Amino acid sequence: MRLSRYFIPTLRDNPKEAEIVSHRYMLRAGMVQQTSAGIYAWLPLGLKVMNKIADIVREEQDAMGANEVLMPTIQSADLWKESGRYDDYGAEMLRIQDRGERDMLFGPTNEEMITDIFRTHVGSYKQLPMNLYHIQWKFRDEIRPRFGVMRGREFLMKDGYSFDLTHEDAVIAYQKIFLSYMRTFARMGIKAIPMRADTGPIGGDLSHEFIILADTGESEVFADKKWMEMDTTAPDLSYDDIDGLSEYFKELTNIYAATDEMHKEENAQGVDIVTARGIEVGHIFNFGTKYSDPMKATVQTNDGKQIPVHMGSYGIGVSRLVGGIIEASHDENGIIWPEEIAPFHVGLMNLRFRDDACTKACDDAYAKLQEAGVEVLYDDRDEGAGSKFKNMDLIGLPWQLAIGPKGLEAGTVEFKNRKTGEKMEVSLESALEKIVD
Ligand code: P5A
Repeated sequence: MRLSRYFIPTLRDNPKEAEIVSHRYMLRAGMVQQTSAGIYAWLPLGLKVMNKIADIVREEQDAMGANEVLMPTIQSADLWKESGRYDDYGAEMLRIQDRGERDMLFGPTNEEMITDIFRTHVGSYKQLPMNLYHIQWKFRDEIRPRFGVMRGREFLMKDGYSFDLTHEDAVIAYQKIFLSYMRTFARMGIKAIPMRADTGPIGGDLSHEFIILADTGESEVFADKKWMEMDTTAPDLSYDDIDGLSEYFKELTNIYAATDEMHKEENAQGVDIVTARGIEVGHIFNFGTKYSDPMKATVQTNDGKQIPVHMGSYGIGVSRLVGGIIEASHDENGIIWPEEIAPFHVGLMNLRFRDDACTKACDDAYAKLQEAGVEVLYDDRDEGAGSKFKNMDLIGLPWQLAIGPKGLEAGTVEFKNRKTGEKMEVSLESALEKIVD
């Protein structure tokens, strides 16, 4: 992509309204624009990152055997009256009426709707286990939307729902999700720590939050010091290996971590605890028959009985992750994207636009990178070198390739790793080779 053709409205100065670094950098890098309190338009660069995050989430959900669906954002209040949550949910729910004065709402979550879809189509234990998910916009009328996309009112969530015959089977589903979440977050280049958590308005008795550590995190966390040094890459384990799944789950949920002091006193005696702040990027719940019971979502067992299906729900904050990852990965000059979700892999800079030889070398490099399938953002504008370097650091692509007339004379280009800051003077050919590798 040529920067001259890319809609990326960067800002030179820090926007006043942004209290935390991710919000500042997202506005300055032209990734989003606020349209009302807690509601954002996603501009090309921000959307590209969010789509990459959603792709990883989708791939890992599919690998675990979940089926993707897409439910609407607007829901009928009737379903929520059946479950009892229409009254319970309170002011966070955006309630609307259609022209026939029917009560509708903009979905804050989809437990009721998925339970309705399930009961409409599934009636036998033979169709279980089942796991359905979608990636869809949610609305929660938060009292204090803040921190940009991290606590928005409209936000993108992956929400998945599992259906099982027994509590034991539902626990297996929960442990599969647990493993898939560890894989999902590791693939994004971040360390997410699972923590025992409260269930709030979703309900149930078994729940974990997945937290990334960052000074600006909204939740206070209490975690065993071990987590700090630990590599959280998930083991190479099959989703069919039930014993392995449960062992992995137990192993990780022993290492103590929780989001409230109460759990600390109960379970953390003798553990070396670190207090930190974190951002909740995922939250999973097992709530048994909380929805299937009142909504009569039953299945027939193999001896002919009708029993309510056991359920769980599993969320990932897809739009929140864009900000969360910046909180976890940046420096004073800008964003440092992990490779896997970087909007482009390389930033190519023409340091002297008015020098024909230089521009030709840049155009050639751009063509070669594109041919090799490398995602490249090419700063081909008639701007000074200093401002190009600054801008590229802000945008935070993993690699930078700067081509100027002096280097070209000596047969070299400057190749920089954004994360380490390491710079190399190498030939254009060897830089291209390294990138393509
Ligand atoms: C689980 C899936 C649920 O809603 N029902 C369906 C369950 N859980 S949750 O914890 O309330 O939300 C799941 C994840 O969504 C993100 N999130 C938000 N992101 C941005 N702005 C918000 N206001 C917001 N609220 C929740 C979080 O990442 C959370 O873990």
